[in-house]
Amino acid sequence: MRHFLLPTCLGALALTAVALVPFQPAQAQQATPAPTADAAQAEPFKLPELGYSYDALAPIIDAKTMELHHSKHHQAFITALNNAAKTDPSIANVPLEELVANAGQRPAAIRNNAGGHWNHTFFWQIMAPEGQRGEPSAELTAAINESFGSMDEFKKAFQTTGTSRFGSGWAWLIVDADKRLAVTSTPNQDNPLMDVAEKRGTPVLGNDVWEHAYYLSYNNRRADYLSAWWDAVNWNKVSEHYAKAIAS
Ligand code: MN3
Repeated sequence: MRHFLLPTCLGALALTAVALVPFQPAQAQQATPAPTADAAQAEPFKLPELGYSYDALAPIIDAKTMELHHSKHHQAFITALNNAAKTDPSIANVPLEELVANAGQRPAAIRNNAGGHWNHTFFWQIMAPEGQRGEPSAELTAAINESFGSMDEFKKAFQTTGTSRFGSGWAWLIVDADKRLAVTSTPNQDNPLMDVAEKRGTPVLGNDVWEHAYYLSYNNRRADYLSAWWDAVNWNKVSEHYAKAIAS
């Protein structure tokens, strides 16, 4: 009797040990395959990195607003563009600037979503965390003084333009065809690079005045958001944009 007991106990232990090993599907042990050329082609538009953390601009722009704005709103334009590229694969090989410049000749989905992608990519770069914002260059300051009288007058004009944009859109500082600075505004996700813009030019600075850009912290007070926003501006980048626009 005794010599039967031991193997039985061992057998039970062996069964228990087998039962404790979690089931692993065969494919889980393989390395994730590298994306194929087809997969890359299917999603030619990608969400760019912010370059700073979601809370880096707080309290001027709170972390939750930044997270939703970047990972949901900006991503939505990219998803829609990638979907549009499935219908019309030729857009995958067109530079974003060109999609934007010829927006009026393309379907509304391209105009809106290429505009949204370009505008937000630009927007993230012209803001920076504290300590990395710099000051307007001497050239930009001189041009602002020449066009608006002073930095304060420029800011007032920009805020008024942003506040009076009905519904959703953007306020811009642009270099126009005469290489002069001007403040302008576009509806929806249009921008001054577009053939459909009322006043065309090269954006140097732009602020998103859609409610999603400010509502969590500022509620309906768009004017308060516009006036607080200056403290988040990356003047190093804005000055760089100005120098390039003047040289082009
Ligand atoms: Mn936005």
